[in-house]
Amino acid sequence: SIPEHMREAWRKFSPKGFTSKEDFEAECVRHIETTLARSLFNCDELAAYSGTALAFRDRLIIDWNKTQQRQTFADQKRIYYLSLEFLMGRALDNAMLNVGLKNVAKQGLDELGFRIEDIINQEHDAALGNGGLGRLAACFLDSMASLNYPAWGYGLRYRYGIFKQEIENGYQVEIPDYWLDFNPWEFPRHDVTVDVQFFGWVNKYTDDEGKQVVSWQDGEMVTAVAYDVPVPGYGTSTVNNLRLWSSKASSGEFDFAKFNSGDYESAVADQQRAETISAVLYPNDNLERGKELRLKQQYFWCAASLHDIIRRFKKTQRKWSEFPDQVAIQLNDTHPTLAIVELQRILIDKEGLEWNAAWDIVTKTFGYTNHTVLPEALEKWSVPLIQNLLPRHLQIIYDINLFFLQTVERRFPKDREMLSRVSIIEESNPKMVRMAYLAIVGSHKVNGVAELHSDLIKTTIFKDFVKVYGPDKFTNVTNGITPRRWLHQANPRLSELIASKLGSYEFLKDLTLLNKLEPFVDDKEFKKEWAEIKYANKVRLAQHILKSNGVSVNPKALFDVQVKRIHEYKRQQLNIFGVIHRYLAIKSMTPEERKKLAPRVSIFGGKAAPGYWMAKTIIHLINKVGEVINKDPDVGDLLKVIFLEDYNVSKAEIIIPASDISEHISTAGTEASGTSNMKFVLNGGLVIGTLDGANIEITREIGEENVFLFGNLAEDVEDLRHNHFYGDYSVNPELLKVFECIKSGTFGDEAAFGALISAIVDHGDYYLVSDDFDSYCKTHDLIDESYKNQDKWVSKSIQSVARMGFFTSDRCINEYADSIWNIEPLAVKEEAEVRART
Ligand code: 475
Repeated sequence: SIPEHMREAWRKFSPKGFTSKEDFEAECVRHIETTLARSLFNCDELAAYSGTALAFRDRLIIDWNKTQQRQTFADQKRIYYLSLEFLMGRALDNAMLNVGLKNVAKQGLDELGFRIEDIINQEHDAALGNGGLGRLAACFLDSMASLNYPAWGYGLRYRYGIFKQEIENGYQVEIPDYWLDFNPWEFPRHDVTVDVQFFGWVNKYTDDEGKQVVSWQDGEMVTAVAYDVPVPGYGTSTVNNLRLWSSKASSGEFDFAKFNSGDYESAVADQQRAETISAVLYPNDNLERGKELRLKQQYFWCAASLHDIIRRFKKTQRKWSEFPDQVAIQLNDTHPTLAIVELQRILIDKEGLEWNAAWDIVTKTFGYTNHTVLPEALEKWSVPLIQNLLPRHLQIIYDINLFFLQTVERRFPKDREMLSRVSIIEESNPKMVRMAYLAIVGSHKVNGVAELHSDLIKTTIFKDFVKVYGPDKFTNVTNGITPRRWLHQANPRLSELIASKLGSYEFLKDLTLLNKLEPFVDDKEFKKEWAEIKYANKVRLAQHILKSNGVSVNPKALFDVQVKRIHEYKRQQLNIFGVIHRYLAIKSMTPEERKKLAPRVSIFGGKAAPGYWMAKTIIHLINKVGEVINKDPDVGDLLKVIFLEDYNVSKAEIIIPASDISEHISTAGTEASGTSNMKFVLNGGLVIGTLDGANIEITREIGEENVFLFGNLAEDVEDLRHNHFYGDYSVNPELLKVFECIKSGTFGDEAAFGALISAIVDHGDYYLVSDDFDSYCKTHDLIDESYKNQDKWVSKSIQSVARMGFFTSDRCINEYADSIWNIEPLAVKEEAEVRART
């Protein structure tokens, strides 16, 4: 570092960061004219966005630097959040709001000739995730920074994020999402690299001093390069780091022998193979397919991240036994489970620790979060695959399993069944490594993401582990969402109205303060403003629908929204069958009866995994039903069906504030938590839902009178399924009428939808669509009735928002910090404290 006597000059010239409109404009114009080499004669909105983003990036990086210094000096425990997905969405609006300079930027841009909304809309979403799991990681980063926790995220810098969805003739088409063309939010760190090894073989020998040496050698090297993304907290100067790894051929590895012998092409091919590792996000949500490249991604990212963490730890010159006092690592699902094995490998093979001492460190360091009980989503890797790619790790996995099974045997002598049930190795052909079991054995805490889910994992998929370890290893941390993005940013007018009643924006840091809205539940003036904001949000969505779908919808109609990944367990098919049922009812009504009906717009959005044929069929049906209904003159405004293309974070920010009712209708016991349910309610929408995931806790918090619940309970699902095959079971007659309508060709090519019908009629209706159909439809009738009484509806809406304080991700992160990570926030000096928050 710089000698003491020269530091004065550094301090004098180190940038302070703009706070005034003029300084912002100066920074913005400087970036446009120099960084981008443009001028006022050719500055379009994209260039203005770029200039603005770069000005804010500089602004963030000043605080980022200070935060990193502060955290290094403070020398306290850090949390490392390992996630293969971070679904960040756009960064600019969030950065402006979190540093409290949106108004400054707005006025500045105005003077430079641009509208801030247009500039914000230039940004491409950072879409490095599929759905719930990835967006949760993004909300957690926001909370960890806002609460001043010393925290790092570690992920992969995919060249292609989740695909862009287009709808052609009603079918989903996938377009690659090449998003890195211009990304002002990342800092390449070409000096921060890690070499990661694959393949090779394990050499075990005794050295000259008689010591056992294990060496993994002759592998193939790939280099990980760090790209850092600043994560600003709200109303604090803490800016944390998200470090994403990009793969490239190891410099030592570019095969000069091949190159010199004229085999240039094959040398280049090696190069490309290395780059392939971080090329693309696997587009599956709640599904694992066991692809070799995916395993490579996992190890590449785990190895690079652990190396980085250890490098940082070693600078403190502490003993290894203190590692868990400095480092907590949270595994976002089982995807980073190899980090457990990698740490054990480094400690025993490289650092020379004894197995038990090392294992003690490992298990104290890791925590594992489970996000799903669906069997098809539980990761398993074939033993031969791991053997080939990571031979030393496979040995260690076998050793971990051996020691684990020995302890199980001591506790449950002679229970062979128990041993084979809990074994990390599944004795199938080929043998498989059960990653969830490995994650449990290698962690000190395992948590589910909502109460029901955390109970279910203890009584179903992990029940034997509860017997082995006792119940205390298993815990619940109910998910949450960041109110900064999902209220303040997405719904600025509602946030402002709330602030005007509560006296400040403090509720964005302490969401329980929303309960101070309760006195306004029947306040006439307040209700009017509340309703006006919802209406304005609906008008905005209606404009978006007109532009994207060419369909004009009435913003006075009830907006009924289901946006999430398309999956049979989430039951978009139940929704669209319900829509058809409603359509048939309208068709059979007299004009007088039609007049009494509340107009509706059914809005769908969500991507299907490219290989998930059933999910794609559901999308197809929704679009075909829309085509017919939307132009049926008998129906008019009474019913419109819209499929919104390419649902993503920035579209969610438009859709969620505009909903009257949203649908969270998974088969009970299948949706681990759900988080969009929380977003909708926080924006004053009511929900229809099953007793599943966080719906249950939302109901408990906001009151049963404010939720439209329907359907069978989780505890009855298994018996019902059994009954479908072995009982006297018949499909709901109203649902059969819907099927008749589809089969008669009303929505075109009836054969295309046959599989959706036969899944229910012929193949056991695994997701209980028929069982729940009657109560689903009746509940929608109830919604129609309730919506007619707007006065009462608005009161419900306000009361629900007032009671949503629990669902902030700040609460959630504090729970992890206390009960799993054992870390403290790092106080930030006053210098930081909050500028005018706008
Ligand atoms: C749950 N993704 C939501 C959310 O906790 C929950 C799994 C395997 C491979 C690829 N992706 C996955 C998930 O399991 C996932 O997104 N789970 C979701 O996590 C956050 O709110 O109920 O389905």
